[in-house]
Amino acid sequence: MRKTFSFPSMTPSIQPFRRLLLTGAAGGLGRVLRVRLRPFAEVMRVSDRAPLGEAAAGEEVVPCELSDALAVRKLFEGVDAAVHFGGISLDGPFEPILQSNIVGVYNVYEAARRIGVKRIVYASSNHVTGFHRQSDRIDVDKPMRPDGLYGVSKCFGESLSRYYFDRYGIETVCLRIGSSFPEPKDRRMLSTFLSYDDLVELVRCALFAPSPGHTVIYGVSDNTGAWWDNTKAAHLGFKARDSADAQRPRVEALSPALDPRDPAAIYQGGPFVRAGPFED
Ligand code: NAI
Ligand code: 15L
Repeated sequence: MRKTFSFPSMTPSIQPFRRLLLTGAAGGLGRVLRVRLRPFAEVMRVSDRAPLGEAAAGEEVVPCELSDALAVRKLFEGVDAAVHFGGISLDGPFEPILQSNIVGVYNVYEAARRIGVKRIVYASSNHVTGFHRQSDRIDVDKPMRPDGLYGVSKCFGESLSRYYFDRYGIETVCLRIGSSFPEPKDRRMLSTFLSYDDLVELVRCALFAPSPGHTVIYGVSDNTGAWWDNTKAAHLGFKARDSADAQRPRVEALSPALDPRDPAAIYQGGPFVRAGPFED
């Protein structure tokens, strides 16, 4: 990272990173970040195993399978910082989750260690704590209670990044993202919604916070009735500007209330808690 940049600033007068890596750039959130993080780097290196199209000005397109250690090491060459959003994003059979989210995140941290990358923003998930009740308000010191193999893989990523900070000094901000879509799609998302603008601001704060060490933060907009308390990550300076509240009438009209005995209505992970079992 260049020393001359003074943060935080929404519109940096110089680009603070020489080369910023974005994994998962072909995905739903990756396509948003690919465009919106562009002002923060001289070169944005965008990567995925899915097609990424042509490189735009100031971009490098580097296809990469995250489970391939050598390919990931090459992917990290010349990189200052990484925004790691690549991986399986839903619950399902173990083998793909193992390869993408467990082997993949290990390859990412090993490459960062070897190359000397000092800051990673890691897309974790609210499903790390999906078996806490919707009636509880929790913070990051509450125990992990993953609601599936996908959630377990994100617990692994959080623990691995903690280890790489304590042992090797690689700073990570783990984003326990709620539900980040163009708009909330069901009643649960009235609590868990993270707007794209708030997502971009959260990633910006995670990239530029002076000394985050290893920080875990929930990625959630300013929704009334949100379940997550981010007080312990206040040093990142993230302040959500959006809220799902105005969407409540539309969402309630289109999605009927669940039976209150339905586990999806009891636990924070919603339908994830009753998904599976999955077989490879
Ligand atoms: P997505 O499924 O649309 O995108 C994930 C991307 O990762 C895909 O383009 C896929 O091709 C790529 N990928 C998967 N396995 C790979 C591998 N082995 N090698 C290379 N690329 C691989 O997911 P989305 O919604 O964009 O989420 C991005 C990240 O944020 C994911 O890590 C997800 O777990 C996390 N997240 C997203 C939430 C949301 O509300 N959208 C909520 C919580 C977490
Ligand atoms: C996630 O972790 C998923 O990646 C995303 O697709 C949503 O399902 C989200 O959680 C959610 O909890 O709504």
